[in-house]
Amino acid sequence: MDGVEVRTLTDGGQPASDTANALTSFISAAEKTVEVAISNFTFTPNQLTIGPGTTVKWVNHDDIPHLVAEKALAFKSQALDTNDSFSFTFTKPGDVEYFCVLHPHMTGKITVKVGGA
Ligand SMILES: [Cu+2]
Repeated sequence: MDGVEVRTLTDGGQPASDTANALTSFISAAEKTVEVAISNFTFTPNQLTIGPGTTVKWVNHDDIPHLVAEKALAFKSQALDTNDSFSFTFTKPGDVEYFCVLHPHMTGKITVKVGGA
């Protein structure tokens, strides 16, 4: 758009629709999803800093099942077969440690922080 445009409500309600579009992009920015790959018995990245409201999606790229769970089982996935995924939305700031129930040596950590990426 070039310059400042003054619109009236008789031209199709464009200003209201611009506002709706701005709101939609604001909401989708707040609801972003970050992917954690499970491959070779490793979570990648295995340390992650995110903002509140971010969804983390674990995707199993191995050809054996994995099962993602929070250390104290605050959340727990089903057994994930190849290409299956599990998503969890983090709302509260703090550190979350998780592991694979089937292979407890597989661990990862998520830091939820206001202003986190
Ligand atoms: Cu596993």
